[in-house]
Amino acid sequence: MNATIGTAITLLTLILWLLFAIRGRGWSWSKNDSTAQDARGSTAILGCPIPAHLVIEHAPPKLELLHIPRVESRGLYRQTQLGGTPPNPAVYQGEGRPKLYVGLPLDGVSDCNSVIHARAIAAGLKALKLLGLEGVEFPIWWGIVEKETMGQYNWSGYVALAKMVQEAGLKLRVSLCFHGLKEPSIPLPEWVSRIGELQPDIYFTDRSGRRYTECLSLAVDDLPVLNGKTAMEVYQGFLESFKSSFSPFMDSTITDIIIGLGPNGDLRYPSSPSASTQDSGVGEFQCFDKHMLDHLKLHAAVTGNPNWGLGGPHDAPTYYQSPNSNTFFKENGGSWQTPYGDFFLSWYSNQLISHGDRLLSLASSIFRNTLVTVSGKVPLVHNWYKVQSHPCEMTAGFYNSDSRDGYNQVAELFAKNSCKIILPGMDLSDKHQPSELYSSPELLLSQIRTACENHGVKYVGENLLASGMLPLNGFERIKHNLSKGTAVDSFTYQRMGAYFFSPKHFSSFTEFVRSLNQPELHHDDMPTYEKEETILVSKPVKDLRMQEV
Ligand SMILES: *[C@@H]1O[C@H](CO)[C@@H](O)[C@H](O)[C@H]1NC(C)=O
Ligand SMILES: *[C@@H]1O[C@H](CO)[C@@H](O)[C@H](O)[C@H]1NC(C)=O
Ligand SMILES: CC(=O)N[C@H]1CO[C@H](CO)[C@@H](O)[C@@H]1O
Repeated sequence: MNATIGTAITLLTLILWLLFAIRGRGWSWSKNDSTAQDARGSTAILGCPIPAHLVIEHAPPKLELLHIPRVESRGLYRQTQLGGTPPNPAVYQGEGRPKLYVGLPLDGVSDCNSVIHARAIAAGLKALKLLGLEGVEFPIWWGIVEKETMGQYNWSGYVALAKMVQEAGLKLRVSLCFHGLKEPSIPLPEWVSRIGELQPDIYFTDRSGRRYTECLSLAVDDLPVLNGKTAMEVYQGFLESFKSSFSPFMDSTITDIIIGLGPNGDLRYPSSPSASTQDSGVGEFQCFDKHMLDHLKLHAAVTGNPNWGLGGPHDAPTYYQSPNSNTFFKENGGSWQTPYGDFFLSWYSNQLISHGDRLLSLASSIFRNTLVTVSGKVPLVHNWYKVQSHPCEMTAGFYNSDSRDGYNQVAELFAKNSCKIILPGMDLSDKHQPSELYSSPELLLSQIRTACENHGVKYVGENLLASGMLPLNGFERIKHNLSKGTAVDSFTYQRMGAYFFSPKHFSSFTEFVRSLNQPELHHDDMPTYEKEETILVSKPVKDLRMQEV
């Protein structure tokens, strides 16, 4: 029996993988401008760029029936049957058995609102449902929905995607992204970029005047710099329009809404030029746009130290430098330990907390009369964690050091707004970090976890490394870390793409899912096969030939 299941799953995997890898040829088609350009030419009549490899004309591939038995653990099954009443989810899930989600591709919807790889995604959703997953996550981009004109939203692509998730019987966690991305290229709305060209101070700015153009500076939250509206008013319009456009999915399919809080969606300053964990430096403070400086000046005057408001620290290292290369973050007696250091770091981190509070309380009030949970992402800034000043965290906006807990305030912010924390990095371990970075993802994760427990905040774990880069025992590590503590709510595995369904990866993912559902597998708890499921999958062979034309 087991062998049959194995064969069926392998077959399905292979087909899905072919659908993604061959038809889709990865997800980052926008990377290749010339391809996109060609496609734009050939589909000009639609006014919509479509990747060249998807433009190929072909007849619908033959559909073929594939029977897959649904796997159910007898142990779990019994629990649901014997209770009489529906099981209490907390008990049913049990400790160490968090609900599992998988992220859909970042560019699942094109910038002209059509679902890319629709057939592959539909087949993928069915496979996830069969595996027994709770649901999926996908990002909705500000730059796609409110692309051309302020206040004009087009949700059609995302509504279509939500429908597919609903039809697959999965839950949906939606990330509302108020930031842009370089890879794949997803910019901010065009009308925002046009304003930014004239008023670059709407962006975060570093000491040497470099602008970070992938999200708005938190200093414009309450300034009417966007065609007479404040950033908060614009975010509010977006959230309200989202709520009404997705009302058919609210509470049934959509269970969570993740609010983008900054660069890469994270609650942080863009202190490091890339999100890469390979960056060896401490990063830089981002408080040099006009509006942040105005605020700093006012704050310094009000607190009786006008001289401290003339600019940010002048003795902080630059992006790629180490903490001791200048005096601000120095061990034993750096400026960070002086009254000025405390003044600046308190102000800088409070700005970030206030920004998070504005957005999370706005979202909580908008979604108050629904059952969805609002959450936000807190990054795991783990480099240089083991030096006294925790410089990377400080430039990112967390006033955390060996003598001050900066994450209590963060957990308090989420507790106050009844929000969950999205916490990436469950796949990391100290021993895989370069020793010269004094990094400790494990200690930082455990510090944040403790803060969550102290404030009764639940968190949703994520992996930080892309699925293709997960080390061999990555899944074991995730499983182990999910079983720790009481604050874990669920886990979102990032993310579906060409690699996800490769036979090698998908089979270890399947193992991971099974092992999570069956922490201790006893003899009479071996899986039984209760139901037969039928799944429609396109036969890939035809497509293969199409590619050669
Ligand atoms: C983009 O695609 C074209 C056509 O497939 C290819 O010739 C070119 O080398 C690609 N460019 C890059 C940068 O990958
Ligand atoms: C939204 O985008 C879709 C797909 O491009 C298009 O068909 C539709 O007309 C657009 N809706 C509005 C209201 O512009
Ligand atoms: C970040 C973190 O705590 N990672 C831990 C996850 O669990 C493994 C054990 O399997 C540890 O080695 C990691 O350090």
